[in-house]
Amino acid sequence: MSKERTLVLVKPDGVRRGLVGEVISRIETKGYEITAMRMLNADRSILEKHYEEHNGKPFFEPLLEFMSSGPIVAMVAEGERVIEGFRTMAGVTDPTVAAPGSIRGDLARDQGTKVVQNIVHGSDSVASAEREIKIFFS
Ligand code: IDP
Ligand code: MG
Repeated sequence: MSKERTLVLVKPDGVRRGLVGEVISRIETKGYEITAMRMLNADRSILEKHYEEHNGKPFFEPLLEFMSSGPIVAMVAEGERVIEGFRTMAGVTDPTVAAPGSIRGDLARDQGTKVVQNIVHGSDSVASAEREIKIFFS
């Protein structure tokens, strides 16, 4: 069975720009099922856990600052190969080169900030997805 769950976050730039509905719509139109959702102001401790793999990198502090700069929307999406599927829908990390048609390619661009603002987060593996879902939905 290849049915999976992934954690999707609409980051503060996406919420500020009113793109929550657009992201939800793309996930649902693709055919994945959203099985949990909440809006929150993420504090430092939750973000440190979520982004622990990036601790120590030059963009870590700007990333935490950006991610706590406004509300975010966390959701769980389910479906066969949804982890890979949502990463494809999101596009690559850098919105300047993310493919047109992807969320980052269509909706984001370089804002000249220390951290890349790119609308969404999506888990990158089964292990990350299970770990990250526990952080936001425990
Ligand atoms: P991903 O979100 O595409 O999985 P990651 O490498 O996990 O990318 O990085 C997490 C987030 O940190 C990115 O989405 C982006 O917001 C930011 N980021 C990643 N790499 C850089 C960088 O080299 N400079 C600035 N910000 C970065
Ligand atoms: Mg990542």
